Amino acid sequence: MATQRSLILCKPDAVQRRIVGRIITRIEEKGYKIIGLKMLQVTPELAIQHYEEHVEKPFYPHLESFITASPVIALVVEGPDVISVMRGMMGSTNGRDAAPGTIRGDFGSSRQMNLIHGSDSPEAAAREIEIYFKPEEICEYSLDLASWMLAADE
Ligand code: D4T
Repeated sequence: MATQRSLILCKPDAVQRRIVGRIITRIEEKGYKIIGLKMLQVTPELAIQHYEEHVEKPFYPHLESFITASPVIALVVEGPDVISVMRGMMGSTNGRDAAPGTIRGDFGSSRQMNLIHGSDSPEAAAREIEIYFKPEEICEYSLDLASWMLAADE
Protein backbone atom coordinates (compact mmCIF):
# COMPACT_ATOMS: atom_id res chain seq x y z
CA MET A 1 0.00 0.00 0.00
CA ALA A 2 1.28 3.43 -0.92
CA THR A 3 -0.09 6.80 0.06
CA GLN A 4 -0.40 8.58 -3.26
CA ARG A 5 -1.76 11.75 -4.81
CA SER A 6 -3.88 11.94 -7.94
CA LEU A 7 -4.98 14.82 -10.15
CA ILE A 8 -8.72 14.60 -10.64
CA LEU A 9 -10.71 16.78 -13.03
CA CYS A 10 -14.47 17.09 -13.05
CA LYS A 11 -14.69 17.81 -16.78
CA PRO A 12 -16.86 20.46 -18.47
CA ASP A 13 -19.78 18.05 -18.89
CA ALA A 14 -19.82 17.38 -15.13
CA VAL A 15 -19.88 21.13 -14.43
CA GLN A 16 -22.60 21.81 -17.01
CA ARG A 17 -24.70 18.90 -15.80
CA ARG A 18 -24.27 20.05 -12.19
CA ILE A 19 -23.08 16.69 -10.87
CA VAL A 20 -19.72 17.88 -9.51
CA GLY A 21 -21.07 17.65 -5.97
CA ARG A 22 -22.09 14.04 -6.45
CA ILE A 23 -18.68 13.15 -7.85
CA ILE A 24 -16.86 14.86 -4.98
CA THR A 25 -19.20 13.16 -2.51
CA ARG A 26 -18.03 9.78 -3.81
CA ILE A 27 -14.40 10.78 -3.27
CA GLU A 28 -15.15 11.96 0.27
CA GLU A 29 -17.27 8.91 1.10
CA LYS A 30 -14.42 6.65 -0.02
CA GLY A 31 -12.36 8.33 2.68
CA TYR A 32 -9.88 10.12 0.47
CA LYS A 33 -8.53 13.49 1.48
CA ILE A 34 -8.98 16.49 -0.79
CA ILE A 35 -5.82 18.58 -0.49
CA GLY A 36 -6.39 20.93 -3.44
CA LEU A 37 -9.52 22.16 -5.20
CA LYS A 38 -10.28 24.93 -7.69
CA MET A 39 -12.38 25.89 -10.70
CA LEU A 40 -10.53 26.96 -13.81
CA GLN A 41 -10.97 27.42 -17.51
CA VAL A 42 -8.69 25.07 -19.46
CA THR A 43 -6.96 26.97 -22.28
CA PRO A 44 -5.81 25.33 -25.54
CA GLU A 45 -2.22 25.65 -24.25
CA LEU A 46 -3.09 23.87 -21.00
CA ALA A 47 -4.99 21.18 -22.92
CA ILE A 48 -1.90 20.48 -25.06
CA GLN A 49 0.23 20.18 -21.91
CA HIS A 50 -2.25 17.90 -20.18
CA TYR A 51 -3.02 15.66 -23.14
CA GLU A 52 0.50 15.65 -24.64
CA GLU A 53 0.27 11.89 -25.39
CA HIS A 54 -2.90 12.48 -27.46
CA VAL A 55 -2.01 15.68 -29.35
CA GLU A 56 -1.16 13.83 -32.58
CA LYS A 57 -4.21 11.57 -32.47
CA PRO A 58 -7.12 12.15 -34.85
CA PHE A 59 -9.59 12.75 -32.01
CA TYR A 60 -7.43 15.46 -30.36
CA PRO A 61 -9.10 18.54 -31.95
CA HIS A 62 -12.47 17.35 -30.66
CA LEU A 63 -11.00 16.55 -27.26
CA GLU A 64 -9.48 20.04 -27.04
CA SER A 65 -12.77 21.70 -28.04
CA PHE A 66 -14.56 19.73 -25.35
CA ILE A 67 -12.11 20.25 -22.49
CA THR A 68 -11.93 24.01 -23.17
CA ALA A 69 -15.70 24.49 -23.67
CA SER A 70 -16.60 25.25 -20.04
CA PRO A 71 -14.75 25.44 -16.72
CA VAL A 72 -13.50 22.35 -14.91
CA ILE A 73 -13.07 21.58 -11.24
CA ALA A 74 -9.54 20.38 -10.49
CA LEU A 75 -8.71 18.44 -7.34
CA VAL A 76 -5.68 16.89 -5.78
CA VAL A 77 -6.78 13.83 -3.84
CA GLU A 78 -4.58 11.92 -1.42
CA GLY A 79 -4.88 8.46 0.08
CA PRO A 80 -3.96 4.79 0.01
CA ASP A 81 -3.36 3.62 -3.59
CA VAL A 82 -5.57 6.51 -4.69
CA ILE A 83 -4.38 6.41 -8.32
CA SER A 84 -5.63 2.92 -9.15
CA VAL A 85 -8.59 3.06 -6.77
CA MET A 86 -9.85 6.30 -8.32
CA ARG A 87 -9.43 4.80 -11.82
CA GLY A 88 -11.62 1.92 -10.63
CA MET A 89 -14.19 4.31 -9.19
CA MET A 90 -14.23 6.26 -12.49
CA GLY A 91 -14.82 3.20 -14.68
CA SER A 92 -13.80 2.55 -18.28
CA THR A 93 -13.07 5.52 -20.55
CA ASN A 94 -16.25 5.00 -22.57
CA GLY A 95 -19.32 5.46 -20.40
CA ARG A 96 -21.10 2.78 -22.44
CA ASP A 97 -18.50 0.21 -21.32
CA ALA A 98 -18.12 1.49 -17.76
CA ALA A 99 -19.53 -0.82 -15.09
CA PRO A 100 -22.61 0.18 -13.13
CA GLY A 101 -21.54 1.62 -9.79
CA THR A 102 -18.68 3.56 -11.35
CA ILE A 103 -18.93 7.31 -11.95
CA ARG A 104 -18.85 6.97 -15.74
CA GLY A 105 -21.07 3.89 -15.62
CA ASP A 106 -23.71 5.59 -13.50
CA PHE A 107 -23.74 9.09 -14.98
CA GLY A 108 -22.76 8.93 -18.66
CA SER A 109 -22.81 7.08 -21.97
CA SER A 110 -20.18 8.97 -23.98
CA ARG A 111 -16.51 8.26 -24.72
CA GLN A 112 -15.46 11.90 -24.97
CA MET A 113 -17.87 13.42 -22.46
CA ASN A 114 -16.80 11.02 -19.75
CA LEU A 115 -17.13 13.39 -16.79
CA ILE A 116 -13.90 12.81 -14.90
CA HIS A 117 -10.16 12.54 -15.38
CA GLY A 118 -7.85 10.76 -12.97
CA SER A 119 -4.07 10.32 -13.22
CA ASP A 120 -3.11 6.85 -14.43
CA SER A 121 0.34 6.46 -12.80
CA PRO A 122 2.48 8.11 -10.11
CA GLU A 123 4.56 9.76 -12.85
CA ALA A 124 1.45 11.14 -14.57
CA ALA A 125 0.08 12.34 -11.22
CA ALA A 126 3.26 14.27 -10.40
CA ARG A 127 3.30 15.85 -13.88
CA GLU A 128 -0.41 16.72 -13.91
CA ILE A 129 -0.50 18.12 -10.35
CA GLU A 130 2.35 20.44 -11.31
CA ILE A 131 0.46 21.58 -14.41
CA TYR A 132 -2.74 22.45 -12.53
CA PHE A 133 -1.57 23.50 -9.05
CA LYS A 134 1.07 25.76 -7.57
CA PRO A 135 2.74 24.22 -4.49
CA GLU A 136 1.09 26.81 -2.22
CA GLU A 137 -2.36 25.80 -3.48
CA ILE A 138 -1.99 22.36 -1.91
CA CYS A 139 -2.96 22.08 1.77
CA GLU A 140 -1.25 19.53 3.97
CA TYR A 141 -3.38 18.57 6.97
CA SER A 142 -4.29 15.45 8.91
CA LEU A 143 -7.72 13.89 9.07
CA ASP A 144 -8.76 13.22 12.65
CA LEU A 145 -10.56 10.03 11.55
CA ALA A 146 -7.52 8.60 9.78
CA SER A 147 -6.79 6.01 12.49
CA TRP A 148 -10.29 4.54 11.93
CA MET A 149 -9.90 4.29 8.17
CA LEU A 150 -6.63 2.38 7.75
CA ALA A 151 -5.00 -0.12 10.07
CA ALA A 152 -1.54 0.76 11.36
CA ASP A 153 0.06 -2.36 9.84
CA GLU A 154 -1.41 -1.95 6.32
P1 D4T B 1 -8.76 10.76 -19.14
O1 D4T B 1 -7.30 10.84 -19.53
O2 D4T B 1 -9.54 11.93 -19.60
O3 D4T B 1 -8.91 10.47 -17.68
O4 D4T B 1 -9.37 9.50 -19.84
P2 D4T B 1 -8.82 8.04 -19.87
O5 D4T B 1 -7.46 7.92 -19.26
O6 D4T B 1 -9.87 7.14 -19.31
O7 D4T B 1 -8.73 7.81 -21.42
P3 D4T B 1 -7.61 8.18 -22.48
O8 D4T B 1 -6.39 8.73 -21.83
O9 D4T B 1 -7.47 7.01 -23.38
O10 D4T B 1 -8.32 9.35 -23.34
C1 D4T B 1 -8.22 10.70 -22.95
C2 D4T B 1 -9.54 11.38 -23.27
O11 D4T B 1 -9.77 11.42 -24.67
C3 D4T B 1 -11.12 11.12 -24.94
N1 D4T B 1 -11.14 10.22 -26.12
C4 D4T B 1 -10.42 9.08 -26.07
C5 D4T B 1 -11.85 10.61 -27.23
O12 D4T B 1 -12.50 11.66 -27.25
N2 D4T B 1 -11.83 9.79 -28.32
C6 D4T B 1 -11.13 8.62 -28.34
O13 D4T B 1 -11.11 7.91 -29.37
C7 D4T B 1 -10.40 8.24 -27.16
C8 D4T B 1 -9.59 6.96 -27.12
C9 D4T B 1 -11.62 10.51 -23.73
C10 D4T B 1 -10.71 10.66 -22.76
